Amino acid sequence: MTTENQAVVTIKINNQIGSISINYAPVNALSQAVRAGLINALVSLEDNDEVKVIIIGCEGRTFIAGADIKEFGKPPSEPFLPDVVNRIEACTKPVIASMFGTSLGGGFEVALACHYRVSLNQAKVGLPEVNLGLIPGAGGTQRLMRIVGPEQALEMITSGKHVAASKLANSDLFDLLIDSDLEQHTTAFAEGLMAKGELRPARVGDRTINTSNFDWSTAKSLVAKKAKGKQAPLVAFDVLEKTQQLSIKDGMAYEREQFLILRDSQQSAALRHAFAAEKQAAKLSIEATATNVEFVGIIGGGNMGSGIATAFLSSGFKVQLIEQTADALSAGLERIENNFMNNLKRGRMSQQQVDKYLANLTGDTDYQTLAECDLILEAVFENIDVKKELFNKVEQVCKPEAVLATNTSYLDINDIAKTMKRPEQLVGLHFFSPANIMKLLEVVKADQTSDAAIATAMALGKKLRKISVLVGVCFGFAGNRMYTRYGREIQQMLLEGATVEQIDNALTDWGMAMGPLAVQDLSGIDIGHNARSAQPFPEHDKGYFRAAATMVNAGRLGRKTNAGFYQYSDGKKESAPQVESLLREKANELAIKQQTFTDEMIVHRALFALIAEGLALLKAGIVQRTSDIDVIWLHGYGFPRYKGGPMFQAKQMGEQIVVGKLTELRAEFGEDIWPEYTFGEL
Ligand code: 3H9
Repeated sequence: MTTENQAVVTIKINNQIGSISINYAPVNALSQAVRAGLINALVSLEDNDEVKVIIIGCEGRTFIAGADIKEFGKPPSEPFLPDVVNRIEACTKPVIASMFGTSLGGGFEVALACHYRVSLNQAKVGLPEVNLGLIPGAGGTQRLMRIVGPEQALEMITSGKHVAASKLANSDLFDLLIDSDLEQHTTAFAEGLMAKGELRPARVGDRTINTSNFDWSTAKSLVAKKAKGKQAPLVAFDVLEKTQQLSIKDGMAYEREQFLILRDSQQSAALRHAFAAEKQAAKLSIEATATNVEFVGIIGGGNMGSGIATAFLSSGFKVQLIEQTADALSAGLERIENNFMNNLKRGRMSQQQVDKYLANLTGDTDYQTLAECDLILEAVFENIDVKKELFNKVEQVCKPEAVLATNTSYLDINDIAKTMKRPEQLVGLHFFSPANIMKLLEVVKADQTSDAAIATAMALGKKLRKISVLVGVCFGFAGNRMYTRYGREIQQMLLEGATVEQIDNALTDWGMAMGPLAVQDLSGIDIGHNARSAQPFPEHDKGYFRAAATMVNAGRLGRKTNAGFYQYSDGKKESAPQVESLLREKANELAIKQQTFTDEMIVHRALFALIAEGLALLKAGIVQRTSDIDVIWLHGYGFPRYKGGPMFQAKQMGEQIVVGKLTELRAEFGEDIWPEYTFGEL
């Protein structure tokens, strides 16, 4: 047995089998050192007469999970990945990929260039480059199309989905799929090749592509429909279509050209930022140990409480639901069951999973039944006195170490904490509706919240498969405070002369998931209006949600009254000409200067309102870092991921443009609406 040590790639020779092992934590990404190590290892095994078959495998948690994303912003350094994969394919000895975990992107491309693939059934493979605004850049489009055909290759490449190896069992992708003991099975497979004398490698690149029955034009419209503003899936389609008849060499050359164009694109920069920002958001500057949470008490079984309960149950927690009356309790339990039935109907869960999760659900009207809970969360209606009283009752029955959480969206958690015996145990867990679907979770740190409670809440978020972001206390926390500012600007533009459709269309065309006025109609215009009406409307701010007030006063509450900013017949949204007259009347009464809006003006005003409020949040220290704001907007408010988030947009525009525009808006609308913030906050 020979052993050669390199920094991240090692080789071992045993019974004529040469094994290459990559060990580059956390996910064996293809850094320059890994690429160089891989080539050196391969060449040395190829040159070694003792070796008949070569295996490429990995240490740690996964086979190679892709190119090293951290290198994307830097000038490329040799050896380039396409050369590495071509060198593997050109090897004169059979090379076997030994796959587990997630073989993604460049990692999957390495496996596709190998002559054989042995994999665990539960392993996942995929070409997720489109999620980073890219296409595969090392032969992935060419080799996958040669192995699984254009239809499946197109689906995998344009969706970027990770697919379980077992689901691809019917294709030619794997030569052996097993449930366990990967190393032993791969070795046995290699021994089998030697025993049969199959030592002349068959190369995927030599295969031709059978596209005779494939309808490219139907496929193109499907890809375009799903792309929703993203460039990369369309480029992927173009590459597959244009290279179907080309040699692997020419196909890879075209693939590489398009990959490099995308790598330098704004969309890819934004999507890579989003990926990095999500990883950052999970990181805390404090050092504290999370307490173990298994049993969760949820008080309030309305839409929010039942959604939160569903989220906890679906992640394997035990849940005790508390309601005030037996009727309310059974309604709450039913809502949770319905959520699970819905998951079953949509194929998101099996009957077995539903039964398993629902077996962990109990309910009561007695707070005493919360005594054993590790975490108790309230999701009752937004009234501070009700919440204060509730936590007083909870503190009388709960374990002293239980973490207590409020799901308030706007209320002052410091104020709630004031009346508590153990304020350090109180944390905000602001879920977004529907809580069992939406990814975002704002973890709110109040003044006295302990580090351990925060660590526990952030760890819980991870277990719930949420994207958790730590924020501080202020009205609306980070997300809803910015959303209020955004909403206010939309309202002002309505009174200045922009029409309802113009605003919604401009913003959805720009990439927002929904138009802000259609959203208001959906959630009910009266809800926000009633909350705002608890205080007098600010005198100085003529635009302040007065369009919404006008709708409510005219009885137009949104979809529920079939009339809001739009009108609805048979559930279909139509424009409402009378809204235009109501708004012009109101604008007249308030003496608001009228102007003609372009789509660009609308998008700019909305975006700059977000940027200004984001700068305010940073100045006030409400978020840990700038990119956290982007994560919140990407996951809670339908901001287009391929635009990176409002603060990423600000950075892309640069200081001169941002400061210039904010100064212009301040001059036009006054300092109260557009206060001065420095770009340095970013
Ligand atoms: C590509 O391959 C292009 C090629 O076609 C052509 C090139 C020429 N690089 O998500 P996690 C880090 S494009 C560097 O928390 P999980 C991540 O930042 C690439 N680092 O774990 C984190 O670090 P930290 C195609 C990476 O178990 C840590 O690993 N590949 C990379 O929930 C753990 O990550 C992809 O797009 C990377 N490629 O999920 C794969 N990937 O601890 C993207 C991860 O310091 N990655 N890290 O915060 C994923 O989908 C998930 O991370 C994965 C693990 C499923 C691998």
